[in-house]
Amino acid sequence: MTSPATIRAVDVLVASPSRNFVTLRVTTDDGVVGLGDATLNGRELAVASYLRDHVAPLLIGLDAHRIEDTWQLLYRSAYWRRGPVTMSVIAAVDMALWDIKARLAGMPLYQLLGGASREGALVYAHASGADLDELGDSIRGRLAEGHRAVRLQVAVPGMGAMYGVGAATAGRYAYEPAKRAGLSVEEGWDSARYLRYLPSVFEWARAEFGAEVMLLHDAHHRLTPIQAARLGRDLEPYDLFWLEDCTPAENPESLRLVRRNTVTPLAIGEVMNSMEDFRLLIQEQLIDYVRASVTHAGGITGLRRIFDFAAQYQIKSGSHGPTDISPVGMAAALHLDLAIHNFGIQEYMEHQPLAGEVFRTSYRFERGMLHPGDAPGLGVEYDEAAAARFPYTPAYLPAARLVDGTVHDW
Ligand code: GCO
Ligand code: MG
Repeated sequence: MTSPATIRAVDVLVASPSRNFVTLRVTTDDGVVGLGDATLNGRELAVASYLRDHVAPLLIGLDAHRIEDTWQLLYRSAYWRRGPVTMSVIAAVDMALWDIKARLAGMPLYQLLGGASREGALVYAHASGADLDELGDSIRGRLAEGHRAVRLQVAVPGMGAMYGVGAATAGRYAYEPAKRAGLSVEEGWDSARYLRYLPSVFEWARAEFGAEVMLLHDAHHRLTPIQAARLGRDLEPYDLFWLEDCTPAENPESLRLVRRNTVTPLAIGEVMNSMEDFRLLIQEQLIDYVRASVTHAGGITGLRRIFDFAAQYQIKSGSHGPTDISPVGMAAALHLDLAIHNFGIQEYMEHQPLAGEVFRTSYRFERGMLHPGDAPGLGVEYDEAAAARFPYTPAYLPAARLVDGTVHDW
């Protein structure tokens, strides 16, 4: 019988090394520390308060080994279920408890999840540009680093700043979606222009980079179902790995129309956080990849349940991994990626070097894949003294408006 690992302290750490991260630290009586990521981009303090004010008192004195029981307790006893704030809170606790259990076992977490099912997790990198020349440099930079899968985002001629397009300095993608302070910056949007232009970008990319490289694209929830169907069809000749968030998918039934009209693979779900959000999409096989993250979908325990359900329908994982998932969340994703059978791909938008001053990670990149490393637990250490140099900085995601000023999906 395993001796209990009684939870003695629960700390919520908020720091902004290049961008805001909320980290949960759970400490046991014996001084074993577990970390969890609770970063909800643009709404960070809502999660921090939920954890600090409402959850921390419940955790003190519990046995850290009882992960499933704690998950269910936080899910059911709150009465108010699901949603990004609640599920990010549960996620952070879940990750921290898995970290503790694996550290106590002296094993990297993936061993406790069933062991490695592959050598590493195939990742996709981001490439972007203000025009095709810049985009080309950005793609070449990523391929030179060893990436085999690249997401392409490019400015549409005639439109100003838009999602996913940032300064591509020396081929490196430096897009941070949130300005560092102040209120939301507004960006313009015109679906008709985008739909006319985008297929030519992929035609160019295939001619320039050949058939082998895996190409992805994120439509970032901006299209109606009929527009999404048309885009999927127009992109078919260019063999995308996936088209992401083609519609907001809040009405999952609308994906039936998209599906009937295109065989371009579809990935959805970075803003979703529960099994209920995915049920219809999975049961009717309306998507090919589940885009949820460990950080926002109830941790390892919550996301694994969704992935296992998806596996019954030959739907694969495609975990969300932008820089607003902290290195702790990224590490947790990689342990799960390595262990599950229906792994598809992992997003990898490298953190800025400053983040590395606060989070020391053991994951490593090789031949287009990430491996979580073999340090016990998640393999991440948090440097609180370094974090003190980077106080929380309010930051908002942009807002999008159509040419006539109507607010649109960002
Ligand atoms: C992606 C996402 C991100 C989100 C961001 C919002 O596919 O990586 O769309 O870029 O916009 O995570 O916080
Ligand atoms: Mg996305």
